[in-house]
Amino acid sequence: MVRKPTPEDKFSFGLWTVGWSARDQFGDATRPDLDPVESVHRLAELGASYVTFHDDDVVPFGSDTAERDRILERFKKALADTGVEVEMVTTNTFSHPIFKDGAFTSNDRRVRRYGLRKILRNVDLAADLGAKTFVMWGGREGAEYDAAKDLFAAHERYAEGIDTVAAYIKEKGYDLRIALEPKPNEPRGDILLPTVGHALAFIAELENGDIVGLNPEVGHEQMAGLNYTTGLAQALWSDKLFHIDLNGQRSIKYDQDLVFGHGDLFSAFATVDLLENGFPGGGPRYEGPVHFDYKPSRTEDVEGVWESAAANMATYILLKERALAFRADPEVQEALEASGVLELSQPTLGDGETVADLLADRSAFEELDVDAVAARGFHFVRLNQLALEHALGAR
Ligand code: ASC
Ligand code: MN
Ligand code: MN
Ligand code: MN
Repeated sequence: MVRKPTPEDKFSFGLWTVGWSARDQFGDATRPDLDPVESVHRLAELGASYVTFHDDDVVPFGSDTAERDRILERFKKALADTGVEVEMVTTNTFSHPIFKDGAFTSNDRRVRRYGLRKILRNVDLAADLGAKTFVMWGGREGAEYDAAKDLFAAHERYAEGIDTVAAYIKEKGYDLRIALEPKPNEPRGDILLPTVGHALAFIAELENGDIVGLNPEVGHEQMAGLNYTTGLAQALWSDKLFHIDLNGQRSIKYDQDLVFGHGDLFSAFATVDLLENGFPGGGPRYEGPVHFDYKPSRTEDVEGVWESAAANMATYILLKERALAFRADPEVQEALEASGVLELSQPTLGDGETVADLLADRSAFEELDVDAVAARGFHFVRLNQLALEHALGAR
């Protein structure tokens, strides 16, 4: 690793990432299962400050209470021994066959009630471990066939489920917020809340939406052909960017979960620029953990698992260095000025100006030399080339 993480980097990993044994649609596992306790130790050595997990990553599905308590005690010891903290917990409502038609939106009411119980039990664990975020990725909440789902009822049940969990968090007084994770498809043909935008609109309809925000994942937005940084920006603008899942994806195809930066690298540069530098004209910042949700490729052995975990962090730090240099360069500041980027923070109406004032302002319309204004060149290409040269370390 050319760059070593520090606690200020706030790096965080899902235990399911390094723990993936690489079983896929077409082939068997290529690696042994990892002991979560060992993963906590290895990630700590590599410089991660936090881990996150699905209930089933740590406590196998179906374990009885005594077994669950024993496993959790051993897990808590690993946390205490390493100083690694749990910042986020999430629930697996996608692996067991009971969830094949979803959890909150399964057509079978018994499944919906069971899913709700599984999640509420995990909320208690999240609070007990001091997690601040409770992620909900509804991977099976969807369908392959349009006739298979009453889509109005599905949104009603999804909202009922999230609102019930949020109400429970409030009732218990837990210092926990829910973060929904959009994804357009896979494993279902179509998944509900497919993008950041859909999820934001959904949250606005909830009773307890004040403690519900987003956990956008790089690859999931890119699978929909969308710009991840733009999604983060709108979530920030809405005060809803509660958490992030960083990884890599190369264009619209299956969910690749590559190492961060190993997909669209220049887009990753823009993401780190936003996370580390904020908006050029100021605005809300993301202050949470830098969480990686990737998968060590199936071709890797166990040693390669740890190499890939380190690669996420090293790449982030390299991009951070480059993004800081980009913004600090006087030539970039001048180029931002020339491109009007800083001008956009100025309100379109003047201080105290009314619509009537605008309508009366002949200089804004009747007398505006439209052709002269249209002739302005924005020089965005020059600005982008400066960004690219900084991203490549050429400046
Ligand atoms: C999650 C999450 C995902 C999925 C995936 C499971 O909790 O954030 O993207 O589960 O990683 O393989
Ligand atoms: Mn993914
Ligand atoms: Mn994810
Ligand atoms: Mn994922």
